[in-house]
Amino acid sequence: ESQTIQSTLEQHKMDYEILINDLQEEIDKQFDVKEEIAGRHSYAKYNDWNKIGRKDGERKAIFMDCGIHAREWVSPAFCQWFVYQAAKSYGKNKIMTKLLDRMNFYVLPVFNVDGYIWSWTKDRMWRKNRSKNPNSTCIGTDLNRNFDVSWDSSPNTDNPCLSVYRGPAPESEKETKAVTNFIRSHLNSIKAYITFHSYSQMLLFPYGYTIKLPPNHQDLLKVARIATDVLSSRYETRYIYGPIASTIYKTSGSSLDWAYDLGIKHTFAFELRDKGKSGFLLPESRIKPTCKETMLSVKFIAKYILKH
Ligand code: ING
Ligand code: ZN
Repeated sequence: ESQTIQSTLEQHKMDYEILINDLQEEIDKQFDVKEEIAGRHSYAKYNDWNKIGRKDGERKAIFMDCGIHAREWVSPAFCQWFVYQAAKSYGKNKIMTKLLDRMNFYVLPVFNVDGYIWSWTKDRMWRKNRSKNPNSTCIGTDLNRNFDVSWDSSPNTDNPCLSVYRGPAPESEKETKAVTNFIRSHLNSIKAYITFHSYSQMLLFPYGYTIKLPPNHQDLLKVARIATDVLSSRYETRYIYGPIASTIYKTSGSSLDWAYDLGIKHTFAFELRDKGKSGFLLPESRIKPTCKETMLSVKFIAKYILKH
C-alpha cells in the first residue's frame, strides 16, 4: 500500500519535471520572458514571471498565478502548460495567435515556491508558505489570507498553527508583497486576474469576504457560465460557478477580492479537478486532460477581455 503511494508520488514528480523542462526550452526560444523577478529565492526559475506577448506597444494584459497553495500540484502544472502551449501554438493556432498579438499574459507559475518544494520533499499535504512565526513554533502563513482586503474579519485565521493563518499583518509575506507590487505597478494594463487552485471543480469570482454582490455581478456570472460550458465541452467535466462566499465559503484576505477591489473588474479563481476522489493527489494521467480543458476556458476569458 505505502509503496503504491510512494511510486505514484514519484510518477507525479517525473511528470511535473517534464512539463517544467519542456516549458523552459520553449520560452527561451520564442519569447520575451522574465520581465520582472520576485527575487529572494535561489529557485528563481520557478518564481519568475513569464511575460508572454509581443515586446512593442501598450496592450491589455491578464495576470495569472498558480501554486499559491503548496499541495495543489495540478495548479502549477496548468501554468506551465499554458505558457508551453502559448509558445507552441503561436503562428499556428488562430485564436492563440490573435490573443498573443493583441494582449500580454503575465504568468506566475509557482506563487509559493518554498511551500511547493516543502510539499515535494517533506510534507505532501502542506498548504502555507514556510515563514517562521515570532511567538509560535508553528510555521507558515496562508498566502491566500494575507492580502489587504478585510484581512482580520475571519475569526479562525489568527492562529499560526492553523492552515489558514492570515499572517501577522496584511501583505506581511514576501510572496504576497512581490505579487501586489507587481500588479499595482501594471494596473494600467491588467484587465483580468485569474488564480488557480485545486480541488473542487469550481469557477469562483468576488466576493469572498461578504455575501454582497459586486456591481458587475451579472457580467461575471455570464462569463463564468460560458467559461465552464466551454470547459466541459472537452471531457464533460462538470464545474459549478458563483461568488466565493455563497459557492464555497466565506474568506477574508484573498488575492481575488483584493485584485477586484483594486479595480480589476474581472477576477476569477479556478478550483481545478477533481471533486475529492483523489483530491490533491490527482493521478498523473489526469494532469494533461485537466490542463487541456482548462485551457479552453482561459482562452474564452481572454477573448472576452480583448473584446470588452
Ligand atoms: N480554496 C480556496 C481557499 O483559499 C478560494 C478558495 C479561492 C477562496 C479564491 C478565496 C479566493 O480556501 C483552496 N482549496 O485553497
Ligand atoms: Zn488553494
